[in-house]
Amino acid sequence: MKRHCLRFMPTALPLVMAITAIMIVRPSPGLAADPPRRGPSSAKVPEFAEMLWAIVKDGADMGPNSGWFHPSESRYEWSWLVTRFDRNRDGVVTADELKGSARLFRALDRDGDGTVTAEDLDWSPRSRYLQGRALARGRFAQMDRNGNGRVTLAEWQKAFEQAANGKKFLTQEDVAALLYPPPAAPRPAASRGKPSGPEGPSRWTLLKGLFTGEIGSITEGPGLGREAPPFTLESPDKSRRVSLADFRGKKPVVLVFGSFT
Ligand SMILES: [Ca+2]
Ligand SMILES: [Ca+2]
Repeated sequence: MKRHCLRFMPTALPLVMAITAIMIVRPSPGLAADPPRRGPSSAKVPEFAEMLWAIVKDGADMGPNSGWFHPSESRYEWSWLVTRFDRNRDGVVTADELKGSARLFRALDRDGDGTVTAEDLDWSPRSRYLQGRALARGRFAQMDRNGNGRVTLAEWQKAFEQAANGKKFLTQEDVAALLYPPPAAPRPAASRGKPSGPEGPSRWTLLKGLFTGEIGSITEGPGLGREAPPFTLESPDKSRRVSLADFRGKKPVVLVFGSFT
């Protein structure tokens, strides 16, 4: 069945895109009560349609927040916290107002400025804190030449020498260029969607992965606050089978899904 679908796919692509367009403009009555999705796409569209469109439009060039890759959803966001704990209504939550352990407060005060604010709980790509951390990760990866997760004095000196470009000192411009290198030139339009390197799959490879479930299930999962569907899975050593129903109503269950390589 899957092979049949894949052979059919190239000629059926216009039809699939037309169906996708209909799915995008038609509201989904079964999901009307879902909480609003965060991110640039506030309208609720089927995840499958989002992913199909992202593959067709950007191919392997899709980035964070493209397709069905959205920030995670939580019922315990800033609005939940500030409504309950900001007693003096000044828009920030202090340690006194939180009345929790110092360890808990430090965990919530992500930027360490002594108060918990909306920025501390913002995990979207708009977060200045996350943007700064991403920048630091990039610079660190450049300096950590052997990729062992540590920047040695020799690696630090190498970065200095490259930034100084023959000088014995760094200017303000050198430091700025070191921290904020110019963005890479955009790929030519003709090459978009084609492999960008050994790990850049083509559009057709991505479409094949979409329709065969290799890059994620085309069946949308339950939204925030919805009940998890029943399932039974084998344990990793295949010695037993585990059903969610065995735990329902008896104890809290944490389901963790992800791609582990
Ligand atoms: Ca306050
Ligand atoms: Ca803070």
